[in-house]
Amino acid sequence: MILKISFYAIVLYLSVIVYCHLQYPELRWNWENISTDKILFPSTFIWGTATAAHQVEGNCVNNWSEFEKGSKDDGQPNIKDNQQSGIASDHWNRYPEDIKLIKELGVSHYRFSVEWSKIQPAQDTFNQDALDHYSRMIDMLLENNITPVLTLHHFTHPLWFDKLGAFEKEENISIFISFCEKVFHEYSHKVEYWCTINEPAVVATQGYFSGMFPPGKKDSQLSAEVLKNLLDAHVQVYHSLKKMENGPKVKIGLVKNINQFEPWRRWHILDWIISKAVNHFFNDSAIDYLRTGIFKIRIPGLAWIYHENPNATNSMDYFGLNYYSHNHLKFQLSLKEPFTMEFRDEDTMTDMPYTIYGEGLYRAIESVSALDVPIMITENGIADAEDSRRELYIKRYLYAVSKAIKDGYDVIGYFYWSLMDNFEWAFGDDMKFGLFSVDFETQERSLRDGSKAYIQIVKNEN
Ligand code: IFM
Repeated sequence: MILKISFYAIVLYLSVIVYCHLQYPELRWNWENISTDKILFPSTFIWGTATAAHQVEGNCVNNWSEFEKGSKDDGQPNIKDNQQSGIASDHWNRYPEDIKLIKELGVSHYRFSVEWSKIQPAQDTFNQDALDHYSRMIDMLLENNITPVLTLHHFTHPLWFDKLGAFEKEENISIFISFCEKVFHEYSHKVEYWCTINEPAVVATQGYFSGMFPPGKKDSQLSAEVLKNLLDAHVQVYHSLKKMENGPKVKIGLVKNINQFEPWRRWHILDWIISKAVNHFFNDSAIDYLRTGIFKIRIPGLAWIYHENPNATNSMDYFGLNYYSHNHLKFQLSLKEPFTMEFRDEDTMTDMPYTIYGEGLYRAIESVSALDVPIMITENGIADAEDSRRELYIKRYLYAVSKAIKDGYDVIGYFYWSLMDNFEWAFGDDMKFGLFSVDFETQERSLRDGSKAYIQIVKNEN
């Protein structure tokens, strides 16, 4: 009897593993046989580069600047080596110079965010100087034939909003909507592309699951609720802006980071379960919500949530896709940390805990194409202080985009992250994502050699 049961158990185990293995392959191209030297794009393709206010502007007083001063339960600083954003890349004062850099790249679009805490320093106060500042910046972009792409929420919000519970509370969504309406009222006659919220799953998981982002909590159920509220906020902002003057003629999208989670050991059922659960939370819950209007996360013992919003299915003029890499997860017997992140020896690492995996961008495009709206790559780039892998990264990821277009996917644009070095959140200033390096002592900007590959592709001179 025991033998029989063991036999059936082994057959079942093997069948599940074989099924998963075949059903969810980890796409790998043979790059030796792929030429990335001449990558072509349609003439209408949108080329751009991106930044976010807190990371480049400096002098922000918000949930992040507060978090930067603190430390974790184990005494480790929240930010590597206790770094603080300070004046960052001083983009607030130097934007005229930076617009010249954007022109030098040959791109036609610039994605940036407005800093909510500067525009609305108190719940009942809008700061006209801050509004005028962004207005001047937008005007200067337009004078230089650069189309502004404005993000309304990129990780930061005012401290007063944080004190009210931020996106932990559904009732706070209306406060965010009022801010968005104000900004839209100011600029919608001159800004054609809008991003509502940047990477809601990152805000929810890093802020409430890993504790690496503010508010540094570790509560998986709350993390799921915050994700639901952020996605609902996107849907509500979309529909309220669409009703305003200029609403029908502008393009509004959500920006979502896709990061595939793969089993470290493809023969190990627990690695599959862990990676499926993390994918379900991080990627699929949001995509399914936008596709079906149903948001559900069902991970027993960790997070359980079900929510319906029929307006979600019609809440985007385009999908903003951020893509960097994939991660391999290895199960371990620990309630506190049920998995570790692993990297294959043969993979080329970036300075971040990411590998160079161009195939992943193709896979991400494939998976979000289910939403049936145009796809804009709103972020993609490499942290590479030595500048030894940037060219390779750019060529491989852009090859993946060009192949996706050739294969019929509706990808309309690509924004390199980032225009210049900036404050990389919990990693501080150490991560060098910039096409232009920034010397944080002198604020001098210089084009990196590896970035020239991007310029050549943009200008079709590759
Ligand atoms: O710097 C971040 C950005 O703010 C959001 N997307 C990922 C980037 C690199 O980590």
